[in-house]
Amino acid sequence: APPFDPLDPLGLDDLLDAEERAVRDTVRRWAAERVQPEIAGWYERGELPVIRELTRELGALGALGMPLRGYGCAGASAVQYGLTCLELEAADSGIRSLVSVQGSLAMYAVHRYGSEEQKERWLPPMAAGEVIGCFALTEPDHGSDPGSMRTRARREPGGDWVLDGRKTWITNGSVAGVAVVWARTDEGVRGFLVPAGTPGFSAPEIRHKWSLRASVTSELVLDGVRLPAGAVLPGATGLGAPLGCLTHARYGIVWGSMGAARSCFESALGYAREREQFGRPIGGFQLTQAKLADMALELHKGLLLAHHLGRRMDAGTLRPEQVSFGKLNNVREAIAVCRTARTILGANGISLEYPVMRHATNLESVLTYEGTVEMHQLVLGKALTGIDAFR
Ligand code: TGC
Ligand code: FAD
Repeated sequence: APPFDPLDPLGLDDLLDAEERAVRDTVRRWAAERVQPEIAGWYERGELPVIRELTRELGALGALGMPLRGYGCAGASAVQYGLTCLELEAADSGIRSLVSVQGSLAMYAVHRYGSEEQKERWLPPMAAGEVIGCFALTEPDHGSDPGSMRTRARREPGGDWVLDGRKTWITNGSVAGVAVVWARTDEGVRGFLVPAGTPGFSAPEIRHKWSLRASVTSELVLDGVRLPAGAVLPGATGLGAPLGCLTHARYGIVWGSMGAARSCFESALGYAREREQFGRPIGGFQLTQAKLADMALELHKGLLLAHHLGRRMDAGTLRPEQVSFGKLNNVREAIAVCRTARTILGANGISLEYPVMRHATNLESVLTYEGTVEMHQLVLGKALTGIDAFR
């Protein structure tokens, strides 16, 4: 048998083919060169000043709308996309969020529900990273329960639509060239493509966040926003349409969260080998070894789960409940791994000199967005019992 690798104790690398390894290595290199050297500074200042450059570079890597086919998208496999999320989130959850929202939410909505004209107009520049997209479902009074949304779109006699309402906590909102906005209509929930600069539409940035600080988060204000008939996504009617997009973004998080956990595990392992107290490395104490062993278990079980879901997605057999299983488990375990890593680093664990506290605070958002822990417990609870306990 090959030697034991502390960074790949189960030999999960063997599950990947050469092309998958090449995608992973390319994204890992890009993140090491473009994100790692700057991320602590961006995080401390609460900004992502080069978001447009980074988005274009991610477009050149094929990371935007990665599993989508045609319209300049890479047409990659779900596993390749998952590995990309893993490597990006090992750098920072904010960079993975940028890619999730662009590809799995905004582009996916256009690709799945858009007209041919909408796809040709928006997808190629979004795949290239020239146009940033956002996806606006959450409202100030309706987060976990988007079916109660108040943002409303009414059709005028001439065929135009007029949108009124508020969205909040919208990733990429202030930098987006196009917003996919979900609104209530007489026919149920529908999706609208709102170009930046449309009169009545604005996207003020939300400041004072202590999580996902290297990510743009915004409110969206829609005051009598008039849109032509061609702005509505023709293939999307009902809440199932935006929820269908969420399944894809949640899938990316199943992988991505393990990237944050891996980064923290590697920091903790390195630190435990080097740091000495009571005359010996702290990694030589049984209590530290128990922590490292438990962290390794959850990290690699989580990766195995991500891999399994990825193969199912590629086979077309993945169910939304299985994605809830993965999102619930992996984000919850990732944050536990990061918090344990924090303890191993002692006081240094709270410093931005190490990635640990940054990942742990980022994961507080990841635990909540794309469906909170409780929402995914209820999705699974309903699937297990057949009883809906949401309301
Ligand atoms: P419910 O009656 O269960 O469902 C309404 C319709 O939708 C269908 N459906 C789904 N379809 C596809 N994928 C899914 N995951 C689906 N879940 C449900 C369902 O079959 C039904 O279809 P139909 O044809 O019968 O009408 O709806 P509900 O009102 O009871 O709500 C269910 C619940 C709570 C699970 C859902 O509303 C939910 O997921 N809540 C959480 C909201 C959420 O996740 N928001 C995320 C906003 S986007 C974001 O956070 C981006 S973060 C940035 C980043 O990713 O980096
Ligand atoms: P609430 O729904 O008010 O929930 C509060 C608490 O109550 C939670 O613990 C919840 O689980 C619990 N709860 C609610 N209902 C029940 C129930 N029935 N049973 C048990 N417990 C319940 N949204 C977008 O649309 N687009 C984005 O791009 C986006 N980006 C985001 C970026 C960041 C950094 C953050 C933090 C959020 C983002 N969101 C986005 C919003 C996110 O999806 C919501 O925050 C999330 O869905 C939860 O909604 P809420 O915050 O209103 O919490």
